[in-house]
Amino acid sequence: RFSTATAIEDLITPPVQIRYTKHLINGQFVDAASGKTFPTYDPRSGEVIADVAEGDAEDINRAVSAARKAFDEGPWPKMSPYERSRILLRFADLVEKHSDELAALESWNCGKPYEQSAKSELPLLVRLFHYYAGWADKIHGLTVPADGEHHVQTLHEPIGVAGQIIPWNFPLIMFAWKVGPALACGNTIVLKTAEQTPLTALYVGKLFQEAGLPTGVLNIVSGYGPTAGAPLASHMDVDKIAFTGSTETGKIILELAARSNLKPVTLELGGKSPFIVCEDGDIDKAVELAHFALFFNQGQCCCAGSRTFVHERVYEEFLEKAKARAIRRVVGDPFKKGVEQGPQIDVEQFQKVLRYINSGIESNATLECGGGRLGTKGYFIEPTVFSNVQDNMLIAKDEIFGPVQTILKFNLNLSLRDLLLSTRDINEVIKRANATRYGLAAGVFTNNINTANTLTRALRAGTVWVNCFDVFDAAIPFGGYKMSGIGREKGVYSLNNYLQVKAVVTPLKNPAW
Ligand code: TXE
Repeated sequence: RFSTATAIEDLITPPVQIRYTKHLINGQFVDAASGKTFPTYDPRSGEVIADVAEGDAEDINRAVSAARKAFDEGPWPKMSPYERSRILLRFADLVEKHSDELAALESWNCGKPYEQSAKSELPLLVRLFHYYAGWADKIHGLTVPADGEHHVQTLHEPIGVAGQIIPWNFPLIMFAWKVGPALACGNTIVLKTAEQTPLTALYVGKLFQEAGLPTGVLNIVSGYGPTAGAPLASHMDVDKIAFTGSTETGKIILELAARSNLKPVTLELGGKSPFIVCEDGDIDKAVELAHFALFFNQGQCCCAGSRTFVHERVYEEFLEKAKARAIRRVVGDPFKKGVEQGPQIDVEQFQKVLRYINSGIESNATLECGGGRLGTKGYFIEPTVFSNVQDNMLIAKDEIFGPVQTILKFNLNLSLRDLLLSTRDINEVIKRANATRYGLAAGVFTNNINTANTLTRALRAGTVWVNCFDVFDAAIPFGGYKMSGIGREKGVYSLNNYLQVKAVVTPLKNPAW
């Protein structure tokens, strides 16, 4: 059915060498304390790309003490903010210089189309560091008009050693969302990458050294969650922990933080975001946007528009076109020009997605296209569309994290009375869209300003995209309601995650003045 299937068999050699596989601790690339390594894979084939140092509690201890020393004794938190800003800018320039290699490494380790890495993610990475460089010298407190005879001011100080745990779906972008604000505010860092994708963070760690970041300010440890992530989250000398990943692991992080030293926690977790297609817009555009909202990055986006609600008046036309678009989607080697979709990240995620597809079939949703593996090696999955999806089906409730679009109809079974009340149909879709434990994002497609205003206010989600989706400017805050997380990343809001506020109170000698 898919003409690209055969192309997956002949893999293009990625145009990049692997240079960094050891932990970056205290300015040195070092082996794991245990001497252990673990393999990292090419999701196009399942073959090993490289063996990487495998961190555990001892490596985390070493990295935390380097970060602690760099914070307590080092120049970084006390350095002039302008100097910090310049280091971030120099780093961004180096990323730009090494963009081609970084994009190739990201695609090789992650399976995402090279064009996506090179043309959108690397430029965004540079932009994020320019943005945070801009903040470094604009962070300041307030003078507070308190009652009484005192002069009161607030100092905004770095929080200390930040622990950061990131996932595998956007390794470099997640690195930037965490590292950018932490460094701009003057913190030091221990970052643990996802076990699937350790390579690009180590590469940019080296670029940070070249940019002049002082020793021990940024430490990067590779390894698994329970053995390297958990010791970081529960470390008594870590002052803050930031995490992006599954809701299940997010709960563990919160618990580890609470049981250790009550370090503040920010969490960016899963989602099941609605994408609502109203009856008044251009259907071809709605189809393309809904397709992008779900299938982008192999469907591996926390904010994926994974419940496509379509108004019944346009449902049939939308469905036919959405199916045709999914069939046209070009799946193949991410290094081949024109490829829109590569493999899923690893065998676990691949099997998880296939299990959900089976569950959809078993629960009597209609499989419109796709539904299976593509090719014979690697983790490629056919773009899949289900129609006739009901709210209580597992595929409409759980985060599938794969190329599976589930289409639901809204404005059903209206009584005459309902029809006379003009907001009836919109209320139905609002209720259904909000009936989820998640609240990360939502998409709305309409030409009606009243519909747009009603939906944007009613949807319980951290981002609502109207007639667009996945717009990720550095200045736009991102984060979840409900079980999609705690706190916001990007934008001015992200700085609060990495700052302490100190109130300083001094008596006024001559209160009359
Ligand atoms: O996530 P985990 P996984 C969702 C998506 C996906 C599912 C499972 O639905 O199918 O989660 O993916 C580290 N203590 N998202 O298993 O386990 C781990 O090493 C400390 C949504 O990959 O949450 C990695 O660095 N750390 C998501 C990170 O947590 C632990 C992106 C994420 O892994 C740990 C990825 C522990 N006990 C998956 N266990 C998003 N929000 O974008 C694991 N980790």
